[in-house]
Amino acid sequence: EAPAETETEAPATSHEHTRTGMSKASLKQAYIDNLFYIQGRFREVATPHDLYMAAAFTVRDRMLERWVKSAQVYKSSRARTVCYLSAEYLLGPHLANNLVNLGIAEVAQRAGEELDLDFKAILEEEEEPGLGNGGLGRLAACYMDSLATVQIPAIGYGIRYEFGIFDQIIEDGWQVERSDTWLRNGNPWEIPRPKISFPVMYGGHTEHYRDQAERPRVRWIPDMVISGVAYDTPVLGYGVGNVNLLRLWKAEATESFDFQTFNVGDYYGAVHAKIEAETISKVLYPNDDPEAGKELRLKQQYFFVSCSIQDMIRLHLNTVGPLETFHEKFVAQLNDTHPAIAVAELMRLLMDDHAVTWDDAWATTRATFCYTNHTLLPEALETWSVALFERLLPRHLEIIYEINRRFLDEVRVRYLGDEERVARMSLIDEAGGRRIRMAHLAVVGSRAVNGVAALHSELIKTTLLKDFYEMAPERFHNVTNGVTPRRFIVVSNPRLAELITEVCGHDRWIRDLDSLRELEAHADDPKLQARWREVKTAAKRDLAVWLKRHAGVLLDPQTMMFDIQAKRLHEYKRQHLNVLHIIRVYQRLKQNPNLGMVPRAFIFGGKAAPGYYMAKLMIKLINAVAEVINNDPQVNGYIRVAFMPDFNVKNGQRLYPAADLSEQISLAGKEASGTGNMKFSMNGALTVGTLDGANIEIREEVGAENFFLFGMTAEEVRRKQDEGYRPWDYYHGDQELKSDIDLIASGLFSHGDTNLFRPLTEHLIHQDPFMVLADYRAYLECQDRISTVYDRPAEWDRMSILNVARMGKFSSDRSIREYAERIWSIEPQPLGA
Ligand code: CR1
Repeated sequence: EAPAETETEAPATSHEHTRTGMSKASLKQAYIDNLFYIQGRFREVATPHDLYMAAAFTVRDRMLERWVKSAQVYKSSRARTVCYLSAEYLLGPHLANNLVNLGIAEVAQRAGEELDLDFKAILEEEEEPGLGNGGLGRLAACYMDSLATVQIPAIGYGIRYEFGIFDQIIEDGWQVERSDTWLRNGNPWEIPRPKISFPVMYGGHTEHYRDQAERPRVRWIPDMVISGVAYDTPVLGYGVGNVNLLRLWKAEATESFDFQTFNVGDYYGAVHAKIEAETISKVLYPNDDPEAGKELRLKQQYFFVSCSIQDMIRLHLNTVGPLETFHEKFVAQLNDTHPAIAVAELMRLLMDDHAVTWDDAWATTRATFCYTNHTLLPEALETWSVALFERLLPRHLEIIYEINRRFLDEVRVRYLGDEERVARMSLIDEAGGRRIRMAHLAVVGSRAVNGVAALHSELIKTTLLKDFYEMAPERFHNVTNGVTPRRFIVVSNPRLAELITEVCGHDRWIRDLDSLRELEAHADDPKLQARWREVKTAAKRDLAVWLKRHAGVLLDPQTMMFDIQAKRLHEYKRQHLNVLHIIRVYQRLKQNPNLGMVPRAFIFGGKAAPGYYMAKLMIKLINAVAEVINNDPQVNGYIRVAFMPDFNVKNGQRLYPAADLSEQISLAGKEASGTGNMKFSMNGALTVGTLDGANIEIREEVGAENFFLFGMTAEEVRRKQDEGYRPWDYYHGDQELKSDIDLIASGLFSHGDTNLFRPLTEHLIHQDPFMVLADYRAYLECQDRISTVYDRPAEWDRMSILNVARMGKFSSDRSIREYAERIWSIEPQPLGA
């Protein structure tokens, strides 16, 4: 029997009963119990991992009752529910975040101290679920946090990849990928639900028949059936009782399928079928953009979409009832086109399984889905070959054809005789091999379409989806991205959080980020500025210690400006523009060793898609430049270069607090939004950036005078491209630029090898699709201004304080409220903590 604790005695229906009390004493007792009863360990023999698991279970226990209660209230109130469909969730470590959201971070730390535990080491022990590539997956995770915090009933649906994004190590300056084995030691945050499982079919053919009521019907005879099993992770809001559900699907062989094979004695066949089924949720594709034609990826997409839609239908039939009201119970947000097949899947299930007519099914489908576009880059726009679809999803192909036939008839009636427009808008791209345009399917099947920052949403309307916008302008929206201040300030930067709370006199800002405005009044206060700087320096010191250990680079947090670019490696993000600036500073210092300059640490982090050669070469270049500079005693007191290996959520949390300068230097018109830009600025970094994505809105909010702007506008970029951009002219027209590129080509950074970086330098000089050379001069001039301001601490600190004070808009709570009001028409369901 559990020991009675007088201080927490309460009825067993409350959170405060003996097992899940929030007091320090309860936490200590629960921790020891969990260590013993779950891990089977005494303190004396417990491994660091045992110690972590006991902490995780202690925290999870405290979320479960809130979870059950939320489910009950949502069910009985028949609350409208958002289903977020996303192939990626880049969650980051759970433990620290859940402690904060439960409001027990401090008491837990004290309990840990009294148990003589190394609290930091326990937090470090957690292996993060890296079930995403970058911004898109992390956005989904921020939105899950905010949905719960603003108390919107929600289910996040996705894939429980056995291997998430690869771990990156750096060998000889090159990226090497290691498989991520996050599940190796078990995952205490998930609860398997073997009873919640659905069949998913592939291949085969369809049969058209008439049912008993003589209605024309279709049945799909697949040649492969697997099942998807639910794994649930609770997502608790900050300071509220609402717990939402993240339901990830794992692929397994269907039992009956298995047994059938066994019965005929085909043991190997049965095992093979099992392996083939499990392959589907085995690994996350490590690319930002889809690799053309990867059959397994289409299988993955259909797998999680089918399970999710079947689950939604089950929930609806269990709670509300008739399928005519499905779209009143649920709204489903498509996170990019990865889940766009959902449009055809809901149609199929309604018609084939539930005998709904086409017109009714279509009305329900179109009222259910909304689509968020996350990119305009042509290579990232998904299409699938008709042939592949026919082989894998024959029934869906029929449905897509019928959707297209009806849709194009509408277009024809609306725009008489404009067959070019019909071809442009078709769900099928007829040029070359016939391909299905997933973005068109998503648009036609949705009631709302949105971009992720103001400029991006404009560009969607005027370029990518112009024809669709003209036909139905009222369906196009903007919802600018946001990030959660819980993880990205409170958890990552506790010193800053504490200082803000002290200055504001409350911690309400954590869920009302607009109230950071109260800091404005203190921006010129030298006492606050001094403390602000201390907080920044302390974070820089932490990062320096980490980088010394993990990258072997020594940085001086006291004297150096920390200038950081952390994001996926991609040419459009222009890490090479940053490198050209570093080389320029290096050359200046070599020419004039007495040049009084602001010392800088140039820090990079980011993964490259394993098949993206140029991105990997950029990593090698950064490390090659680092090697030369860091070992050159003439300059290394002024500049150093560090590449942080394995940039992920956990490591990001080390970077954001430590940045003085945030590099957001993509070519205007290419970065849909960016979200790292927000995380840096929220932590007091100033931004050097182009007018791209959410940079534009960040600058609007913090004030032009507190933002370092450079470079061409999206409009200027377009004009220059139309005129015919010639990087060659820039190369020859700018002595310094030429000399910087030539220095790379000279072999200085490659031990004399003049071939190593040639693909990069030649590409810049001759193609330069992202106009690095055109923005080079403006970037350098801007960087010089930055150095000048950094030399005036009072001015810099004031700007830094104002950046934080004016970041309210970029809380994902604001984004979610906008989705709720403008797109989902959904009301909060408040539950007390
Ligand atoms: C965009 O490139 C944006 C995130 C989240 C990315 C980035 O600018 O911040 O989405 N797009 O909206 C993407 O991954 C597949 O597309």
